[in-house]
Amino acid sequence: MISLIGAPCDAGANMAGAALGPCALRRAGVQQGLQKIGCKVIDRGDLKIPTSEPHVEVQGYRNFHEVLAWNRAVYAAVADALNVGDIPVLLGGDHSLAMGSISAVAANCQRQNKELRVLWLDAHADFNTANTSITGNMHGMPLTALCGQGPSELTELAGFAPALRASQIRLLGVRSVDPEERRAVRRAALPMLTMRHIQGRGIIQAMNIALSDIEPGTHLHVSFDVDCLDPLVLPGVSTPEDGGLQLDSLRYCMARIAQTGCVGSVDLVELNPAADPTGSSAQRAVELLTVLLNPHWERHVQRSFDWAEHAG
Ligand code: 6HN
Ligand code: MN
Ligand code: MN
Ligand code: MN
Repeated sequence: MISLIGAPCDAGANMAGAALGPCALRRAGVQQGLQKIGCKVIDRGDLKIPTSEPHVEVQGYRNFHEVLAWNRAVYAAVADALNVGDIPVLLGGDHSLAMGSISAVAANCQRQNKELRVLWLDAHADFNTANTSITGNMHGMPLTALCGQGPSELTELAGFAPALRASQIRLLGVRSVDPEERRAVRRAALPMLTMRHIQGRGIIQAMNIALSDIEPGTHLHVSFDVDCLDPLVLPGVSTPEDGGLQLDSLRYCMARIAQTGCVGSVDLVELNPAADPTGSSAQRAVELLTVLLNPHWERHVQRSFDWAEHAG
């Protein structure tokens, strides 16, 4: 069973609007779309947080209390879904929420003695701390917190820290890394397939590398920041970066990930309907999610394979 969990939060972002994500994804038919391809889906509705100290900066972390409250709520909801054996799909909301979702996944994997891998599809590396960030926005910081850097309220959501080692992460589609963040990425040896890598090797090779060491039984968490797509394809994001993935390429990535049979949890984040004059972004995001979670991935993969071989 797939558990849809809405988290209308944009406290981690640079502008308002990502909080409209869950509503837009539902209107675009996320539940029906998944049911149509044969998934069982339960929509657990939107999370709420107690209103407490909004817009306070704590040691360089903007809206710290709100982001923390959202992540505690996300942690609990994702943990509940995993406990009953569901595949939680977090409908964001901004990408700071991945601290809560992935901490819950990490705790669950530790209990079940399962290997965990995180595929992070993103235009950005999201590897800032308050010290390296130019903006102070916490959607640019989830991976550092998960790797144990930052305030203990965030790094210890899982009950232990770090929730993740850098070697468990694969970033894909990156093309915007802040100067100090780049140093941190290098220091941590964060595995990253940038757009330059993807353009150089081709998408087939890139996915071969990204998925090379995933063994059967691994729990694969896919953190899908929709700004990994080119803004011409999906304009509805808060931090657009030119030179992103085309629709066919990302469909191929999603089909390859589905083919592992290991997808155990998903974040669908950073959709900002307020930044989308076309209104098509939510539908695109839903369509890609249905490729990722398609129980009949063989057909999709074959079609995408045909495309990828032609595209080189
Ligand atoms: N996202 N590196 C920039 C920052 O403000 O730290 C952008 C982060 C974007 C985060 O899109 O999830
Ligand atoms: Mn607010
Ligand atoms: Mn992101
Ligand atoms: Mn991003």
